[in-house]
Amino acid sequence: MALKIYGVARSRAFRTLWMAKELGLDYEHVKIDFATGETRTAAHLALNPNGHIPVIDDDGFILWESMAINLYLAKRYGAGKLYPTRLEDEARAWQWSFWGMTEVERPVLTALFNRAILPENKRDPAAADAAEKTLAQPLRVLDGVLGHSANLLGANFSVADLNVASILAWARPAQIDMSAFPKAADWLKNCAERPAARAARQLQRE
Ligand SMILES: N[C@@H](CCC(=O)N[C@@H](CS)C(=O)NCC(=O)O)C(=O)O
Repeated sequence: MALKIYGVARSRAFRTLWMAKELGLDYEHVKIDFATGETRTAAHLALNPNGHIPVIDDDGFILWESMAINLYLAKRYGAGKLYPTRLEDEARAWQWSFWGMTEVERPVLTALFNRAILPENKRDPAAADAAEKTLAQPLRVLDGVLGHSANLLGANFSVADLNVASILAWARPAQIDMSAFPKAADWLKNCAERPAARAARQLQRE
């Protein structure tokens, strides 16, 4: 098999698994787990010196960073479908992907850890509430854009939607109240209900 995806589905590798499923790719799933120290072995560090997942090996081409991986896979295997053909739309796919990582990921993860992941006696409810407040600004931006088009680059679902929605997939377990952002909430629900997203979530339960 030409493509290997490293990383358990309950990590950020979920994003890449979702992408692979959208593209209908044949891949080998190497279930490196962040919780067992497997990301820090010499073998894994040789693939990704950061010691993180996801990583892909696409026929010998090694790539890490979830957004970069998804942009690469979409361009290589989904050009004209999940990946836009116009340069301007391609740039907007990068814009949304960088935006998701820089404006959204940190606060949603802070809320998630302090409401769901950390042991109860280690949770900081004030930090979670502050993170949710921080998140309101990017959610307002998202809601505004989605008031004008069904998806981030226009009518069709693209890599931009997948990348941002895969970061915001944590909003629900983080108990983020999306009621003030109805367009963003509907869009997120539509993204999450796509068969490929469901299939990737199923991998989290295996
Ligand atoms: N910015 C990176 C972050 C990757 C990352 O931190 N992954 C976590 C799992 S979700 C990880 O590998 N943690 C294990 C470790 O750092 O040893 C990306 O988006 O790919």
